[in-house]
Parts: sequence; C-alpha cells; structure tokens
Amino acid sequence: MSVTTPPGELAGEITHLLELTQEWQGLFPQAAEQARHWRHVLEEVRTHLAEEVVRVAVVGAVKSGKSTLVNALMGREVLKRGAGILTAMITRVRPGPEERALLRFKDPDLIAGEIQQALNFLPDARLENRPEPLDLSRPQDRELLAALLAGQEAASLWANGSLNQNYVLLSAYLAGFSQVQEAVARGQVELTGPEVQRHQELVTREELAIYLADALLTLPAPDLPPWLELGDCQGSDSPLPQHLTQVLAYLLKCDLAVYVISSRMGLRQADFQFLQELRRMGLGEHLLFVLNLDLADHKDAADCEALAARVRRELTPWVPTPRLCAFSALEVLLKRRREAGGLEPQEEALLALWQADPGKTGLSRRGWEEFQLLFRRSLEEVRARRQAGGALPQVLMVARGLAEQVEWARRLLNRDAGAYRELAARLQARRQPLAAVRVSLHQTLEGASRHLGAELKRRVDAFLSEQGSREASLISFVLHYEPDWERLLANPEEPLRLRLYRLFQEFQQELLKLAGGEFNLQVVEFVRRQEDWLRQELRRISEPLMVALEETLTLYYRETSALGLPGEPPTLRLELPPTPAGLEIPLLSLTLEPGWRWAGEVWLRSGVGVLERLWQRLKAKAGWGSLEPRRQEERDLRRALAAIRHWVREELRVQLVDFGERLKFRYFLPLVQDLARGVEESLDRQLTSLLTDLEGLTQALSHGEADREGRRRRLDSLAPRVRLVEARLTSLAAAMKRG
Ligand SMILES: Nc1nc2c(ncn2[C@@H]2O[C@H](COP(=O)(O)OP(=O)(O)OP(=O)(O)O)[C@@H](O)[C@H]2O)c(=O)[nH]1
Ligand SMILES: [Mg+2]
Repeated sequence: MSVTTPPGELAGEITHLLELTQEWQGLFPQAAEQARHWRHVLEEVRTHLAEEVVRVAVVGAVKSGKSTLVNALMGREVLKRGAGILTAMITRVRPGPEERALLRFKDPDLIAGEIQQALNFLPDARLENRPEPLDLSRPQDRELLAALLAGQEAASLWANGSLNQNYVLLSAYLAGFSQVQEAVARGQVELTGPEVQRHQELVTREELAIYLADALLTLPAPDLPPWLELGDCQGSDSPLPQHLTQVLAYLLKCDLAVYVISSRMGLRQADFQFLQELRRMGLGEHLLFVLNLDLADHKDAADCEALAARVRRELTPWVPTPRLCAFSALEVLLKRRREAGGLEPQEEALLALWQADPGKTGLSRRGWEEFQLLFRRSLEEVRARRQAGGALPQVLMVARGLAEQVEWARRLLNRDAGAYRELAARLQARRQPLAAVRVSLHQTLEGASRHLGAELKRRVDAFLSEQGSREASLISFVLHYEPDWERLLANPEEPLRLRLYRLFQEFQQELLKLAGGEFNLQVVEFVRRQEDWLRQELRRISEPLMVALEETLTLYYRETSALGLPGEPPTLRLELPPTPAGLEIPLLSLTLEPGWRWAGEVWLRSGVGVLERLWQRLKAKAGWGSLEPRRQEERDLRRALAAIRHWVREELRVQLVDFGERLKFRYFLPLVQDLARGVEESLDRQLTSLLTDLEGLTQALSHGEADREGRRRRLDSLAPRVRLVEARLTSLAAAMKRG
C-alpha cells in the first residue's frame, strides 16, 4: 500500500519533529531510548492521520441528483445517473492513486436466510414439509421459485407486487442469480482499469445489488483530499425498506451529510421526516444542503433565488441556520468533463442552451464555488476536531519533551560526571511518587470499568424492557396491530387461508419497517446518551487522580529547578479516545421464522376453529340467524390474528433478549474497556514523552566529554528550531480550540 503524506499543518510539524529527534539521537546515541519513544509516538500519529477517513453521506429524495453531485465532485462520470430509481446500493467513493472497484458480496448463508424469510409468506403446498431450505444453486430450486412467483396464489397475494418487499426480494434474487453466482462463491470481486465501469451495473440493478454487501470505488481525484469518502446513498424515500436500513447504518459512521434537494420537487413531507431522523442521529449540525437547480425549469435567476429563499425558510424550523447552496450539479459535471475534453454533441448542446441565460448560469457558478468553499471548510473542521482531541496533544508533548531535554543538556554540558550522577539519583527519587499515582490511576480505572460495565448492562435491560410500556414501540405495535379490515375482506371470493397470509404479510412489513426505522433510531439515541454519560463518568473518576498527578509533577519540576534545570510543569490532558472505528452500534434486524404459519393456521385448523365454523354453518342451514359470512370470516381472522400476535410477541421477546446481549457484549463492554485503556495510554505517553531520561542523558554526557564544544554548537543550533515547532503546535492547538 502506498503511503500518502497527510495534508495539513500537523503532518508537516510531525515531519519536522521526526528530523529533530533524529538529530538529537545523533548527538546522544547513548540516550536512544527516549528518542525511540518520541519517534514511535510521532510515527503512530502519522500513520493514524494517513489512515483516517472523513465520511460524507450524499443523501436526499430519490432522483434529486445525488449520484450526479458525487460525479460533479469527482469531475467525471463515476456513478450511473439517469431516469428511474437507480442507486440500489451505497457506493463509497474515495480518491486514490489508481482506478479500482472492490465489491464484496453477501455471505451465502445470509442470502439463504433472507430467501427463507421471504418464502415464509408464500402459501404454497410445495413449500411445506421440505426437508431443507431452498437453495438457488440447485436448478430445480430455481425452477420451483420461478413457478411459485408466477403461480396463482402468489399473484393474488401479491397483487401490488411491485411494492411488496418479499416479492421484490425473491424476484431479485432469482433474476440476478446466474450473473453473480461465481462472484458470490468467491466472496468479492476486484475490478481495475477500464473494467471498473462494470461496477455501475452491479450497484444500479436491484437484482444484482441485492447480492452486494459493500461497494468501494477508488479513483484519482487530485482536487479532493485523499482522506475523504463520499457515500452515494439510495433515495431516502425509496419504497424498499432495505435501502433505508442501509442508509441509516452508513449515516452512523458519517461525519457529515450533504442533503440534495431537487429544484423540480422542492422539499416534501418525506424530506421533513428524513431530516428529523438525521437530527436524531446527531447529524443535525453536520448537514450541508444543495438545491440542485434544473436550469431549464426556471424562468430566470430571480426565480432560482426565490426558490432558494423559500427552501431555506422551510428548512429553518428543522435546522436553525441551514447552510444551503444552489447550483446545477449536472452543469458542473458537464463543464468539468468538457475541460477534460469528453462531451457528447447532445451534452454540448444542453450546455449551450443553459448558457444562453448568463444570469442563471452565473448564479449556478457562484453557488458551486460557495459550496466548494463550505464543503472544504466543513471537512477541515471535522479533521481539526478529531486532531484536537487526540493527535495534537501527543505531538505537542513530544515537542515539549524534546525542547526541555535540549535545554537541560545545554545546561548540563558544563558540569562534571560526579554532578551528573548525583542529579540523576535525586531526580529518580522524585519520580517514585509519579509512578505511584500512575499505579493508583490504573487501579481506579480498572475498578471503574467493572462498575460502569455492570451499570451499562443494567441500563440496556431497562431500555429494552421499557419497550413494553412505550407507545410506538415494537411490543405495543405487536399487541395492538389492526389490519385494514375493509381491504382485507374486500374480495368475497378469496379463500380464508389466503387472507390469513395477506394479513400476516402486512403485519410483518409494518413490523419490519418499525424495527428497521423507529426502533433502531431509538437504539442509536439510547447508545449515544450512554456514551456521553460514560465519558462524563470516566472524566469524573479520573479527575482527582489527574490533580494528584499534576501536583506530583509540580514537585518534580520544583526539584529540577532547584538543581538548575528550569522548566514549567505541563498541564496534562485527560484524553478520552474516540469510539474505535471497528466498533459499530448493533442494529436490530428482525427475522420471523416459519413458526408463525402454525400460529395462525393452527387456530384455523384447530378443533375449536373447525367446530366453530361447522356450528355456524349448521345454524345457518337451520335458519337460526347465524353470522353473515363476512362477519364470520372477520371473526375467524381476528382469532387467528390473536394467535399470531401471541407467537410474534414471544418471538420478539427472544430476539430482543439476543439483541440486548449484543448491545452489551459486542458494544458497551468493549467500549468501556477501550476508553479506560485509552485514558491510561494517553497519560502514559504524555509522561514518557516529557520526563527526561536523565540516566541516559547523564551517561551520554559523560561519554562525550572530549567533544564538549562541538556538542554545544549543535545543541545551540537545535534549541531554537525545537522551540519554534513547539510554538507553532501550541498556536495550532489554540486555533483548533477556538474553531
Ligand atoms: N437538468 C438537470 N438534470 C439533472 C441535474 N442533476 C441531475 N440531473 C438528472 O436527473 C436524473 C437523476 O439524477 P441522479 O443523479 O441519478 O439522481 P439520484 O438522486 O442519484 O437518483 P437515485 O439514486 O435513483 O435516487 C439524471 O438523469 C440526471 O442527469 C441538474 O442539475 N439539472
Ligand atoms: Mg443515485
């Protein structure tokens, strides 16, 4: 992997410092230990900066121009854009040295599970009592699925097939199978060079995209920072629930979202709902809005401006000061492509048409320029925020430590070997209390981790059990769900069994929508609240020990000053590391296994059910005023619904328990451990960077008695340069704090 130098001032200062520590080591090879520590810290920070990615999700309603905007930013046709709902899978796009597409496919077990789950909603005798699940790699199973999907029962059950999630999923899996079979078996596919274009088909055709787990595209884009990732998302109002679930999961990892609004459509109800969701995920203050102007659609520049003003007004209740830029993404893209020399004649004609009105194109150009500035600034802010919290304090401590050592070495040069030894011994004694405080900090944090972990477990249990009492919760949904009875019973010819399947199918779809959306949003909000609390607690617990540590450090510095080595005791920073990138908030994905069939059907077929219906029929025959057939059916279905509710309630309970365990053991406990360890490591590093290795230094000095003058000259030249780097880092830290 090629290592790119991270941009920004911090990276430059790290390079400087690395050179200076090298120089220091050349002067005192016997005191190499300390220099090694500094270099280790600096190199680690540097690697970390180079690997760090700022993620930006490009979101908005379907067909608002999200893919076009990503293309405009990249300056080329990277993603497929056009009519019809296109983006079926999030494509992550990153600038990189070479063209490459990495497509990761779903695990075959996951695919089989999703197919099985959807099949549960298909009432067909051919599916009952099958010894093993349907496997698309078997031709006879594919034939069966094709026959099932085309069959009478499926047709009547899925009358509005285009919007039925199970139907869409099964047909997509079946249609795409032959084309991706090999790729799925391999797990992933890497495309390079001209082959890269092929990825477009995979991510835009639902039947292929359904097999994908991840799509990452790398392309040269010299005017974008190498640490940027743009996520081209599916439309937020896409009718397929799996699209929204994917977008939500991606947004959780993002630092910023660009919200695209089509000037043709403006803001609609679905936008406000999505904005609310973005806010609940904590992205409210990290949104940039693009009003994507369809230049042909607006009379003149004033018209465009009026629209922008209206959109801004409409956004204000949701986002207090919306950052909105208005321009045509397509125009930007075409202009950039023209510069690169590759426009089709009709595209030229389109540009010419737009450019006939310089008022509108001028407005669009200014909007794009404004957006670029704003975008850049927001990205830099994200990076600065992260660095201010982690990398910078560490680098600053190295600079301080080095400056101090250089200063002390200059003063020590005049003394003789006996004096060095005495000095080293006295300071060594002063370090003992520091070591003691470090030990008690370690113990305190260890104890706190256990206690905080236990408290978090309790809170997860409470959160999930509250679900039972909350309105809009999964459990109350299950307990109170009512279908649209009118619609369900509309066709008097429909057999009862089919109605039952339809009833359950609608129930399932609503439930999955609630689980994938509202429930998971509640989980995210809950997790974020706990994280804030956890960080606060760790701070509160460590604070007294930090004070003790600083007091001991002050005494240490007092001693060094008395020994003729002046220095200011530093302010230590309690660093809580960011949540590790590999730790993802678990989201619930509910599955309803075949058991339900029996729950409902059992009632219909049960002795009670059969007897009841027989009795009603007898009563009718005897003219005893039986229930009319429609009422009777409704009553049967209500009873079956009660049986299903009971079964789903139980199933949900089991899955929520399982989900709670994942939250506890795969998220919160590792997080507690990681944060506590992070606090300690960061303090250790700061202290090791700072506390002069006097023993090494005095040894080094006594070895080089002969070349005292040469050393003095080199130290005199080194000192101001180190101080300069330290000063620059200090002002960088101050600037970040202000920013
Ligand atoms: N006139 C005009 N057309 C545009 C503009 N931006 C995008 N389009 C067109 O609008 C259509 C949809 O654009 P896409 O970028 O595919 O939209 P999307 O939001 O990614 O769509 P989905 O991914 O399907 O939700 C394409 O045909 C674009 O060429 C624009 O600024 N002006
Ligand atoms: Mg798109």
